[in-house]
Amino acid sequence: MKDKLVTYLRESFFQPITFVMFILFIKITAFQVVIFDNKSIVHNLLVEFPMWALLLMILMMVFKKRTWLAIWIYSLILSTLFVVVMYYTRYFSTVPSYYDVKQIYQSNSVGGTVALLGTPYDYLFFLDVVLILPMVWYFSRFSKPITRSGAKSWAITFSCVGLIMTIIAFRYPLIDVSYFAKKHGYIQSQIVQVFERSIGKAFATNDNLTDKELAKLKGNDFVPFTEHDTFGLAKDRHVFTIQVESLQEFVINQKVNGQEVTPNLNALLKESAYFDNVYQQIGAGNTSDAEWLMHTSLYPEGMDPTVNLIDDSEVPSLLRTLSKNGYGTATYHADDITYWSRDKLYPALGFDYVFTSDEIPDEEEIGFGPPDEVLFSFVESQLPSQLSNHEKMYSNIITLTSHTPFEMPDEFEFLDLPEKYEGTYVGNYLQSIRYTDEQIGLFIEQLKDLGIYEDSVVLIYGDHSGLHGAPVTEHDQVLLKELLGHEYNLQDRFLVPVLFTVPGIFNGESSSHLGGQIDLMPTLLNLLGIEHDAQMIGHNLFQYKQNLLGMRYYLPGGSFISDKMLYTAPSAKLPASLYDQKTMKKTKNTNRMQEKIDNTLLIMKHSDFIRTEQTKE
Ligand code: GP9
Ligand code: MN
Repeated sequence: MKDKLVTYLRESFFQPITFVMFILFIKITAFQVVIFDNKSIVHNLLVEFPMWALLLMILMMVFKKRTWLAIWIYSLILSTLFVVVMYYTRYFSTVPSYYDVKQIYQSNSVGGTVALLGTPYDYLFFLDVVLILPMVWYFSRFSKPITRSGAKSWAITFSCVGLIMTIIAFRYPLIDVSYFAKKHGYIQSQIVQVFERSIGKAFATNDNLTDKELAKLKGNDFVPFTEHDTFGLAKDRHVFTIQVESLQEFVINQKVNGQEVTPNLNALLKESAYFDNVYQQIGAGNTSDAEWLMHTSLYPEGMDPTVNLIDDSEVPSLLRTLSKNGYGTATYHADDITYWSRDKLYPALGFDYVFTSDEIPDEEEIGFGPPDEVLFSFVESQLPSQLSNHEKMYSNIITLTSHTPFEMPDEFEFLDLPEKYEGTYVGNYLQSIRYTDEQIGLFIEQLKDLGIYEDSVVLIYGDHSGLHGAPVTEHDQVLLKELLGHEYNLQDRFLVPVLFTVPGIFNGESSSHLGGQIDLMPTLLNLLGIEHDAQMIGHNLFQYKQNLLGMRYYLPGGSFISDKMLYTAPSAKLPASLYDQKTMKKTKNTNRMQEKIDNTLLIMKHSDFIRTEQTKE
């Protein structure tokens, strides 16, 4: 009897395949704990593990003669994948998806920052590859082939459980990829996305929101665009939009060691209308998504850079509307045109002149491009000929120097910072912003020298935060707390400054109307007194007091910002949180919260539908 039991156990369990599966299970569990803080063994066993195990079984069946090699390579790929996902999540606070593979060539977007994201423990994910699997192979090399040691029954079990779990996953809405992946499995989250981005998209429906309905969903009474008080205030002026890399709101009027961080922008405020409560709304396309928001007033796709979804279409953009109204349009960015697929984005938006690293001199470089002073001098050099060809010019200038990791050569460090800032992420950030601020100041002087400043609108705003994710150390947090007088919070992170400098018209007005980057285009067009011929999702910030904003990728899907609340939907690691939008203190006042969530999702879905229609070939 005892012998029979031992034989039975040996034949059923003490097989190499059991060890391989056990090692895989431990690895998947470690992945779940690190990425999703998910410690439930049952959940891992039923939801996450079967699909990964099934993939391995399939590989083993395909490579029948080289089974152990297949197991080893699969483990190596998995270890690499998990470490990449870990790094990605640490920086972007969301898990990557299959289509992010296309962005690998753009990994210098976080460039020198990658080194700041890892710890030596991360490499424990390779322990099975270098040690455990070779050992299991060594001790079992004389037993019968692994594929004939109960592998079939494992394969059948995993197929059944995996299939059931995938069917269950399809029954839930995918609002946030990370949250979905935690609840329904990482592989399942990818399968559902493949489906939604292909077949699902084709059947997308629209609720056809009118401008009036949009205004109502945001809590406003609709007023026709031409009847706003600001309509045409800056009619026929040249326009310079300066999209500043990583510029956050908290640096404006901020002093460090007795020095202003942005003396030039602060001085400019005197001839500007300043909005200090505007949120970034970019998705995975970072800088390029900010360009998209500025020129379409539509939401970015979110999980995928919007540039990846525009194909060869011609979008009814700000540029096309300005062209119809007598403007020449130019864009300047000192990076390679293929970065963020701007070779597709710019024709889709319809600029007359495009200047990138092919035209802008790059003898000198900081980070991944020439310093901003070279960019601004180049703009200045182009203006005279453009102004002789066009009565009015729209110039879109995208700075680059203040990009993570913000390391500046000594001669470009204009701030005298105390010792404790030395070599810190925050210290470097402030130095790089101070540098770009100086270049903006000089550029304004150049506009004055050219005699066009008084006839211009200069719109300055930040593209997205610079200080976020793992590179911000505890010491950086202490420095920020000292600087801001409170813990660095989500609002500090997400607010971008917005200055509409209109000399002779504005004299230092400031407004705390809630806004998003989606509102920049309608606000600008209203000042210029020009109507757009497609629907804009944003609105004129001068006109409307209430707002309702969505943000994808950097906040979990289903999050929203309203005048009173900032709601972060549950994510893979954190539960839902609700803050008072004015004080950023946590609040329990959930009054009309669900309605706001629903309205935000409705507005974003409507925006996506417009984008999909406009970008259909
Ligand atoms: C790339 C530059 C920086 O061309 O605009 O992009 P980011 O990494 O900020 O998205
Ligand atoms: Mn950027």
